[in-house]
Amino acid sequence: MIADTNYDRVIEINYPNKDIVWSWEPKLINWTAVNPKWDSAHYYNNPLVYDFTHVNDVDFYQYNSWNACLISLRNFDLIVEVNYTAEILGPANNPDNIIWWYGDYGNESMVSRQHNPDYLNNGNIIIADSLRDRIVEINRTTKQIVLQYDEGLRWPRDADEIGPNRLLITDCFNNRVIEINKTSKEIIWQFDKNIVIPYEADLLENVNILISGDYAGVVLEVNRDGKIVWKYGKSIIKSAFYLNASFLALMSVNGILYQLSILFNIEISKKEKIRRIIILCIWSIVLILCLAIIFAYNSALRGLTQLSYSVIGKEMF
Ligand SMILES: [Ca+2]
Ligand SMILES: [Ca+2]
Ligand SMILES: [Ca+2]
Repeated sequence: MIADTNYDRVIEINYPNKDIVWSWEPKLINWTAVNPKWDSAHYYNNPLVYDFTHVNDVDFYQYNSWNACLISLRNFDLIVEVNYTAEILGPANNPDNIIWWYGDYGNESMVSRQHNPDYLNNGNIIIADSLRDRIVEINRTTKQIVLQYDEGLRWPRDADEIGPNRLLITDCFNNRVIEINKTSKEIIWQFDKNIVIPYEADLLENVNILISGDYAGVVLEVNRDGKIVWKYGKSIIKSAFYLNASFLALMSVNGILYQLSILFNIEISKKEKIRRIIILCIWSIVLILCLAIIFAYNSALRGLTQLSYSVIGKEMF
């Protein structure tokens, strides 16, 4: 099961033949049927915008007689629980199959641009409420916040319950992963070296922590003494070069096309023409350099993407 962010959908694919066997698409749902307050003018019912849902997490859960998917729609400021069993039996994308939800677009009293909600063993839901720099635990029945942790966090994107009373938090913009005691809120472990804007962290069976690096281009396995025991990916610097080169390549193509449009379409003086040609040459050199960097570092980054999926995939199952 995959949170397919760029296509604004959740898909289930067959293994190993990769056929899509189920697709859940928020743009096909009549959200007014979920909550009458969300009328036809509401954001949820108007999908023709870029990055409409930014769906960023799906967790599968087995109740006694039915199965559920907990889905995070980041740009909706909304988390929904979908009755997967009913979806498979009847027509998909049925609003009646959204049996629980938390959040409301733009309503700051709940969650804003959240990440990675998880079911907890006590029946509650824990959420990284990223824009509000906090972790919240919600009672699923009453929707009341039963725990809030917001001490110094900046854009947290993951909070895993990793033992009795212990939370592992990926505190992205502070470039660190911390473990806290839920009751005392004391930090009992911290790793803040060699990571830039981490995306998520998982406890491994050997009690080490696996940290997925997002933009940093590196995945780390760290032990409880804070020592890196395994690393995947090239380096933070190469990834930074790659990503910035990709962005600059697009800008230079745009720059080249713009200069060409002026040279071919407008009557300009000879002096101005020379100036435009020089700018055109500079953009061309930039483009060639960017393409060289993209080509050189591409394979390292592809490997990273696959590993990031496996990190996230492990948690889903
Ligand atoms: Ca999750
Ligand atoms: Ca999590
Ligand atoms: Ca995690």
